[in-house]
Amino acid sequence: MRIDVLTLFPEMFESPLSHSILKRAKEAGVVDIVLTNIRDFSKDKHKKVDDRPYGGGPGMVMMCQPVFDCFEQVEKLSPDKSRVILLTPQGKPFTQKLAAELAGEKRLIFIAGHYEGFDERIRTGLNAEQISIGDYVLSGGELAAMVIIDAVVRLLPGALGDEGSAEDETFSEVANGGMEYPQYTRPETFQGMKVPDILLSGHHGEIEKWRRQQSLERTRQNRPDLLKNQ
Ligand code: 6GU
Repeated sequence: MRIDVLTLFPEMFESPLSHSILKRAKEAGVVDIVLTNIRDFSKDKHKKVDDRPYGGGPGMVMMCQPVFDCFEQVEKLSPDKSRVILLTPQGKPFTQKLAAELAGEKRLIFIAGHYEGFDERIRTGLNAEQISIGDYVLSGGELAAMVIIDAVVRLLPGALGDEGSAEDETFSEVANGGMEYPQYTRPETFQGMKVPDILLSGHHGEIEKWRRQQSLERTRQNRPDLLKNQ
């Protein structure tokens, strides 16, 4: 997969992309992530990328020109058809299901904005879909882009060392769309807290049953909304 990110702050991506799974996936050739600075495309003499909104109101709006010119150059760096994603709190909610869908694409282009928002013609003119990572407001789309990239890349074949580990987890089909069951590792007792006996019993059927109950109970406690759709 190829991922392009158009941003005013490419440096923000350096640390997340150089650790753990994202780093490994890049090194293994599973994903190629290319950052491009929108400001480099501003034709303004002060490299301006935002302006005041028509009709008045607070804040600044990302201008069309630098984004369109940046997009035009980036798009032609690869022949693959791309899905264009605008990060905004008005977008459709990002979910594990959408992550899996995006993981099936050959190419993604993310456009991260700052300021109060984008000139609407960026969305319409570039045929971009809007995605939000939750019901709260971030000061820019960069952190949201990183969240989405992380969730998508770890689903790509070869990104995780242990191929099974993306299947059992929270929100997956194995977890029945709910929370994952509690996990324990050595030692058996830590500061007086014991690992549940059932996990040491060797009764695989019973262990599976216990895990299903725990999953369900956790989902009921923390995310009852997920059970209503079943
Ligand atoms: Cl994608 N962008 C911004 N600025 N805020 C958000 C968001 C995105 N998703 C949730 N809040």
